[in-house]
Amino acid sequence: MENQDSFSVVEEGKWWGSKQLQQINGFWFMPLVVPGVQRVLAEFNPNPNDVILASFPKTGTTWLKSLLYSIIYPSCLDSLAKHNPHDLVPFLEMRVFSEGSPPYIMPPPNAKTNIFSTHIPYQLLGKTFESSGCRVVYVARNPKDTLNSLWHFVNKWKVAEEGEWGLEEAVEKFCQGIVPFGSYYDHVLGYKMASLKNPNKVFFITYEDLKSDDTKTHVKRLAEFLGCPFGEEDNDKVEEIVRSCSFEVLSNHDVNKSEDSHTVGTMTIATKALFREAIVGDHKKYLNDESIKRIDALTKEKFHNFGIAYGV
Ligand code: PAP
Repeated sequence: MENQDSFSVVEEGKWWGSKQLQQINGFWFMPLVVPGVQRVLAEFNPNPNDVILASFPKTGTTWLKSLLYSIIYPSCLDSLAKHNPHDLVPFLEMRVFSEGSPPYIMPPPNAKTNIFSTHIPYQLLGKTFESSGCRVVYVARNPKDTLNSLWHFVNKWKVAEEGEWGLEEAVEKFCQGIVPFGSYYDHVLGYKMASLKNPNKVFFITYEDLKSDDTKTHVKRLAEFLGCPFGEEDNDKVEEIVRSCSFEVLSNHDVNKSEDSHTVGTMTIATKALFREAIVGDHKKYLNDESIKRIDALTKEKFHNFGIAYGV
């Protein structure tokens, strides 16, 4: 297990107006999340059976939480209609190891597998995963849609006295890597390299693949990786899972339409803000040509040669 001292805050930087982020081992975190991150790095000791969903913010975490939950606990599919996926699959750093955060739903009785999620980069948490043998699922999303989704989200949780997070400022900070849990590129690459090195333990999937016409095939691959494969006769079950976790169905449950606050540490936002458009390519409505060219060039530079589709 890592020593907490090797994960201390070394630098501060501004990302949105005067709002600060703090840097740990090259990655940026919101100050309110730092204690939780440090506790996860010092104390988290997963069981080999555990499954960890890892992601950069706004890349499909909520969707994957619902999918993992329904694949691993198939008899609890109706829980998705009663609880927000973030209450069923808690964040390690913002829930499980965050003091004062609200309780979450425990796994079903007799469950052999716990499911947790995290936005912490592999570069920081990889040793914990490797020493435990747990399985990790990573979801990645096109950088332009990720930034676009983050920009919309941040502007929804601004407190009244904060100015808007301007889109130009957001593009600048995203490209510099100074965004929560950033840089995006290092985050994706950390998990991508781990999945190439150890495909039986780290499963890398993209939001765009899942959104394709072939969602069922990807869900079946995911289930196989998780050790609960579907047989030929299970086609209806797979279809039911895909339907129950779809944006259309999930976002229409009362629990997910709520104006009530969803709390992450001391940060709160209406639960319904977790569901917006869910469209691949939505960034085209907001980003100008110059920003698109800038992000594309950076993406090519960072992802070229690593087998990540966004780099071409
Ligand atoms: P988080 O980091 O706050 O947990 P996350 O769930 O990773 O956010 O990403 C939110 C995005 O996933 C939103 O995308 P958008 O802003 O481009 O619309 C949200 O709409 C989308 N999303 C949420 N649930 C689903 C779902 N069931 N299927 C597809 N996309 C979804």
